[in-house]
Amino acid sequence: SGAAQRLDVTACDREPIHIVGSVQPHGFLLGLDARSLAIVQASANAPAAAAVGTILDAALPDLAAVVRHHLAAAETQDGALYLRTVTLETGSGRQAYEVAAHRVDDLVVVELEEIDAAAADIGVDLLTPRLRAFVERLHTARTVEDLCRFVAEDIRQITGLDRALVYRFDRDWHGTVLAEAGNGVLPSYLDLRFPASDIPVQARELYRRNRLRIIPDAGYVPVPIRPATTPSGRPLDLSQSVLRSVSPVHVEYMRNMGTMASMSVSILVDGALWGLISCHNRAPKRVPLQARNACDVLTQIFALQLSARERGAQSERRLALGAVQARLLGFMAEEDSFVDGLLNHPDDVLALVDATGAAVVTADRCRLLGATPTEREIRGLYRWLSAREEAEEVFVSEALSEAFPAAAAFAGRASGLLAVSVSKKYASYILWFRPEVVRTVKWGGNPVKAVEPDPDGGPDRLHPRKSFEIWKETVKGRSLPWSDPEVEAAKDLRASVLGIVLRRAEELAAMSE
Ligand code: BLA
Repeated sequence: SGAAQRLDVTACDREPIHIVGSVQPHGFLLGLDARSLAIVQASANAPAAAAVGTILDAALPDLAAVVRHHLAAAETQDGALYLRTVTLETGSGRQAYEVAAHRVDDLVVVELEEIDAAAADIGVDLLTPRLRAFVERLHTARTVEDLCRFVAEDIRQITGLDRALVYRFDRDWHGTVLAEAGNGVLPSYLDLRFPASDIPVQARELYRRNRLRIIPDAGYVPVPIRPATTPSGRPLDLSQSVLRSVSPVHVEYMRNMGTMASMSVSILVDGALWGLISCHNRAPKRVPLQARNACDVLTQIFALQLSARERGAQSERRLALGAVQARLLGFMAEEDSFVDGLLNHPDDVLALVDATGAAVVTADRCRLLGATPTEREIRGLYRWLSAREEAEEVFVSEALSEAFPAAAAFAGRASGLLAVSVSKKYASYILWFRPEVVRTVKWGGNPVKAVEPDPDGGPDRLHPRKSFEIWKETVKGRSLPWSDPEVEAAKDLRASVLGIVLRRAEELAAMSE
């Protein structure tokens, strides 16, 4: 039921994923006092030498040198930082590691991931040619779809994972797979939609601040960090950690999807989470830190291109609508009444917001253009609009019958409504309509069953859906959405009308003096 579903989803949203107290076992973590480099916390899989209470210089001198160098160079820097590789004598022999370190309050958190000695020297040599080729390729992209496909292909190549998806969030935080690159091992998810509850709100917020995460083996056993709290008595904040153990609900989700390894990179546009690059492998697989960082840089370059293109398209649209707006302003100024100025130029009125019908409605008159509901239906809509408490200057909806159920009767002609009020006193509106566009949405599994209760009736444990088989939904009663430039054009027209009406009133007053 709806209520049960809401309850479950809030429980998902409340899971404190940044203070889980454990790491994944493909590396180890040390919490160090930033001044003395005393080890104050360690994951249970840390080398025996790195015991809590010892000073890092005594325990692992080569690592201490790296950390001191980092602290001197990046004292004020926030967030996870890739440092370099280090080879340590761990008792069971020499082992090469990639090191990441970041500050959390008075601590330095240092994380080490084992790598092959042969891979220990990969540095800028790997990154630079790749980035150069990628940037060159981006220039050849003609559409946003091209951009998305290119980044998916490159990230799949760098990581060697079976499948890479470009996943975009919509206004309700549901998401759609826009592009995909794969080797055929995993099924295609191209064009599929996934519900917002698959990535709950605190995870999205964390992914905005920390752009990359990896789960090399969904069958892992978490390794506890000991002691459980920092010297200040709080659990260690793992927000910027690269080894953080992830939510058990999500690990179950991955197993249900048939994917034992995943990596995802946040796509940020203007500081907001636009989407993710989500990668999977059927079998467990690791991606070195160096390669993950390359993916992050690549993704941020992609995001800049994306935002430049989206802005370009929007300003082109604004320019085109501005020309229509200027013509309408001229027509309205020429006529005795602004209404005539509009009615005599129906094509421009409709083009201003890309509508198929429009109406100018006052208390006693209703004039129609193009494909509209009937006059009687518009009267009903008019009464509803003028009775609204929050009588705003602009009302925008792409699913009118959700706000005004009587609109279901004329959904075919007007599922989309853009209304501007041109006089509060005399309740007058310009209305624009868009027809219903029936769509079939293909979901990756039934979104109504996205969260399942515990089969044993346990109260705390929630489960993700088991099946990701395509689930088709027919969406009715919706038009194509009104874009920002279109809504702005309608607002601008409103301002022009108010200006003209005001000037006329002043002229009349002057004449009667
Ligand atoms: C995390 N969910 C995630 C992540 C992704 C998804 C990408 C980030 C972790 C990762 O990179 O693997 C979801 N993966 C997807 C989606 C696609 C994909 C949508 O490939 C589509 C192509 N998940 C549930 C339910 C809950 C839930 C019901 O299905 C909650 C009860 C929670 N998902 C959940 C949590 C995280 C998560 C808590 C955060 C994991 C973490 O970082 O600790």
